[in-house]
Amino acid sequence: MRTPRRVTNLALLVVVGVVLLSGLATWLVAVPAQRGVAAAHGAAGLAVLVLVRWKAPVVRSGLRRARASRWASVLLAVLTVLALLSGVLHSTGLAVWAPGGQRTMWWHVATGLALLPLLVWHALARRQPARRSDLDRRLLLRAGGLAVVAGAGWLVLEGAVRAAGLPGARRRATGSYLQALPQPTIWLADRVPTESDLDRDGWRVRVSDDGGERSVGLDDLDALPVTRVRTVIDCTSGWASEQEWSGVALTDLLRGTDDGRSVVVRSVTGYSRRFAPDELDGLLLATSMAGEPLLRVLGAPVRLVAPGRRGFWWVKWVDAVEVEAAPSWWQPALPLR
Ligand code: HEM
Ligand SMILES: Nc1nc2c(c(=O)[nH]1)N[C@H]1C(S)=C(S)[C@@H](COP(=O)(O)O)O[C@H]1N2
Ligand SMILES: [Mo]
Repeated sequence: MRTPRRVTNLALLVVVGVVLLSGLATWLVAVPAQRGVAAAHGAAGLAVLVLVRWKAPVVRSGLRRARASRWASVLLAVLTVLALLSGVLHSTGLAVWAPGGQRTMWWHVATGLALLPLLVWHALARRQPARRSDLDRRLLLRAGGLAVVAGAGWLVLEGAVRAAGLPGARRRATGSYLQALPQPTIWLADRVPTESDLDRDGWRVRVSDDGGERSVGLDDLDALPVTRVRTVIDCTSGWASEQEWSGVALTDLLRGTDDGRSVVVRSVTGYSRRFAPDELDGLLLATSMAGEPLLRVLGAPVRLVAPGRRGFWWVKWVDAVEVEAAPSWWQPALPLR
């Protein structure tokens, strides 16, 4: 039984959609759910590979037509191959670093996201609507078969990584690799403040809560109870590091949050993250790591430590903590700077 080409094309579109959504989901779901999401993502990624065999004839006949726009489709294919390759290189640990000094995971995400606009264009420009008759029992069997083969492929790959003792066997549920020290990391286009921008001695944190508004200096922070926490920072770019941080618990700093529906932690750079009042337990305004004052690149003089949350929640160079009326979901799911 031949698979109609339009069915192959549609299957590939759906599968790549699942791959992109599950990839993003690994950044958004809470840490306990990571394992399952990352596994689903890996399996869906391998399903793309399986579909190549059916897509190949479609590609060949497409390339025989000398459309100028075929180069955009070729670029889409190249980016997809690079995303697949970098995903497998990262997850197996065969190459955690890529040429050029970036992590393989960085290239994985970069190629994965870059292909999205091309994919949307490709699907619209080469649209081939499915027919009602395509939606039959055979389609269900094929979809089930693909899921089984992809799942089995993922299990075999994971098993091989473990059996061969590849570094990938030691990665965390998020896919990240533990390393001795955190890596200074900027989310997108934020900037590390210069030493003179920081003015450590004159550093103030603007605090606004049920007790009104006040300005808290570093010695005021020192006067509050010290909290120490040993926890892991896990960046979406594929590294993680376990450290002991110490500083002041947000709940020890704030005098009530009943006047608002969220608490914003802001950086002097403009970067910020918003939390629900019932999520404040465990959040720490840290002033030191591993017994030493924070380094500038790692958020000195004050940075947020957010155990169990991905690195992008760990706001560096904190200069304000404010209870606000806006609900906690009133922010982009991922920072925009
Ligand atoms: C079409 C685009 C993409 C393809 C084909 C793809 C494919 C893959 C593959 C094959 C793996 C290895 C799976 C494994 O063996 O566990 C992987 C890992 C991973 N991908 Fe993607 N991916 C894509 C886009 C993305 C995007 C956009 C993100 C994030 C926004 C992402 C995040 C991840 C993460 C975190 C891992 C590591 C999971 C682990 O180590 O268990 N991927 N990807
Ligand atoms: N102000 C600010 N805080 C930030 C970032 C940023 O770009 N600007 N990057 C975040 C990201 S993505 C991570 S992983 C951690 C990295 O912390 P580190 O530089 O101490 O390793 O800081 C977070 N806090
Ligand atoms: Mo990060």
